[in-house]
Amino acid sequence: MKTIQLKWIACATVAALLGMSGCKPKNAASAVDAGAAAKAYVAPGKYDEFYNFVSGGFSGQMSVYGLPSGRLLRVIPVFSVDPEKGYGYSEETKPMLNTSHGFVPWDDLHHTELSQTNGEIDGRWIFANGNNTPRIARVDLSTFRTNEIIEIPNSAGNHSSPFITENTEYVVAGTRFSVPPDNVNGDVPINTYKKNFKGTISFVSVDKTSGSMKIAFQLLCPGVNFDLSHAGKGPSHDWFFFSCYKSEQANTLLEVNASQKDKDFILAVNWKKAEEYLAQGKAKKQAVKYAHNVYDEKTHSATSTIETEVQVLDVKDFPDIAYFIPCPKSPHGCDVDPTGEYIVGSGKLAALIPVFSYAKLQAAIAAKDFIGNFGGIPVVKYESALYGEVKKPGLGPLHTEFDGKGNAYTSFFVSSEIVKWNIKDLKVLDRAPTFYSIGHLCIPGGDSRKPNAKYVIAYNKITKDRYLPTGPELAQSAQLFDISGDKMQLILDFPTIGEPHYAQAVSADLIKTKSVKIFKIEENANPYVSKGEGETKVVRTGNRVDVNMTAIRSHLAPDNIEGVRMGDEVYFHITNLEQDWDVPHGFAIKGSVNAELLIMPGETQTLKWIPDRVGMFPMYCTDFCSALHQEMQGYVRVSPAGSNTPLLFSTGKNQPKPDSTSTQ
Ligand code: RUQ
Ligand code: CUA
Repeated sequence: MKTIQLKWIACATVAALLGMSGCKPKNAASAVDAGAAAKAYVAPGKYDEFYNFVSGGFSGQMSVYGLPSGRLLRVIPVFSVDPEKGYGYSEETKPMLNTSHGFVPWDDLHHTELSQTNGEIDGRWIFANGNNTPRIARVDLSTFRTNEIIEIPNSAGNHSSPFITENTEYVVAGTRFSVPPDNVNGDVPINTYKKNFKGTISFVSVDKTSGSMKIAFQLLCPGVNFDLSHAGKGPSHDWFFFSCYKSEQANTLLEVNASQKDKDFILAVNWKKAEEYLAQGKAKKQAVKYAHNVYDEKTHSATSTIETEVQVLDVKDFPDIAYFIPCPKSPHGCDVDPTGEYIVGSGKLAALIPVFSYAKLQAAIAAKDFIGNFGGIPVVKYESALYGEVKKPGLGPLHTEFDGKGNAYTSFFVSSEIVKWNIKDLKVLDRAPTFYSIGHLCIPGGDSRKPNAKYVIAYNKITKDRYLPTGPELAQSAQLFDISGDKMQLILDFPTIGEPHYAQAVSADLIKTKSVKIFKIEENANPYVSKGEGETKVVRTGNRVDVNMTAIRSHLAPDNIEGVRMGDEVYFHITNLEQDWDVPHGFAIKGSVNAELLIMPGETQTLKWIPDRVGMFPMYCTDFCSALHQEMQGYVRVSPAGSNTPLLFSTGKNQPKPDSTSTQ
């Protein structure tokens, strides 16, 4: 195997490019060693060892890669419409993107989090946060589809989300922007921030069996920005930790005004205590409006319900629910090690990494070792909760993942590297440059109780020279490192979709066997299903025309439709009759302003179409399904409004007639 040597660009150039000072680590010159290619190579036809679920940032999607190959396996639309799958275009999926603001077909997806049982990844669901119009989504890992989306009221910028407790009891949502609560008049001067703006944290419960989400309660907190969070584990099971910045409570020019203080906070929340108060009926009911959207696998369709109430606990009235721990300089990542004893806060502007001790925190709380309060919440003395500090680890620490062998891996944005350090003695063990400016990083199971520490993946913010240029915008870059030895070894770069933020990875064995192959046609409960060609029909109700249609290799039934008139709304309900793995059919009709549909075996999906002119409209299957796929087509005739063209539909019966212009 040939050794690939990377030419290292002069430090000064990179520093200029990245708008920062400071140099890259010296070992960058030999970033890729011999044998790297073999480690990332997965032979054609062979499966990868891990699934990697990567957030798509501003694309609103989640993408699924195989590791170690970096092959893109699937893009899952979550807070996005997707013409490839018809998500957000079919009548059945449109309700998934409904919110209290109406249809919002986009969001900014930052974090993915796999469900856990006893602190270990269980392979059932993966959650995602919508950052802009606050939402949490649940993707079912048997279908790789978004099955549920819940909107979060009293919130704006749902960033510290969707992190979960050890048994997926809760998925949390902490507001990035404090705002006046939804039930008060928000028409107030912006500079009344300190008085009128509040931060909320929502605890969304997840049903053990169905995965169904529900906002169990919200904690009303002082106006700060919640950034990231992680649940406790083992001894700290009952607790959740949230990083927060902007404790200056500034409302303008935050880059200066919210970087004044030497320390911001990590908020430690005892959610078990909050549950007790809730059970005692101490929460206040508050009128709000939020959408709760659920996709049903039996009807193959979604419903959206607007909910109108949440239960709110004001933390200042319940002094034992929450405590602030001072944390240096605008903390970002808030990560709990696999034992549940160590809480790592990463201050974006800090030159050290504080590691807090859960045991010491408890002792400090018991001893009331407080230095005051902030917004009515006790502030624990920094030194009393501190286990120790990692000194001079790098510049701009963001996020930490764990290997389960006593080591932590922290990403450094400014010095563009991953740093491995030991949790017990806080000594730096290794560092590897990333290209360039890493944000999040991920170890399979790296935020669970049981990491599977074969790889660490870097998700970088800046690509620069890593790939062939593609105009002003470059593909985003992820980088795979082998961490099975003492030293990190870079083995692969692979591009990602949108901007990757957090990601999760899990052994493929946990998921691949559960993956659904087909939907059973006899279980299809869509109200417009046709379970065979004999059930197909076209029905007019006023100006609504329902076409119950089937698709099977290689024809649509019916494929000749006449009697549609201008002013009609036509609904094509297409059932894919195939009961064979991996035989989707597609559906499109000329002039349709909607995307096509992709219908999987046994499924029914609906395309709404409003003809805009009189004439002949071809329709066809868009997915190459057989040798005669091109023949899988038909016509819809549209007549003028008020005409009396009879409603006719057929397959096979409507044969060509000889006519006067025929040359035969
Ligand atoms: S963020 S780069 Cu939106 Cu999770 Cu840290
Ligand atoms: Cu069905 Cu092509």
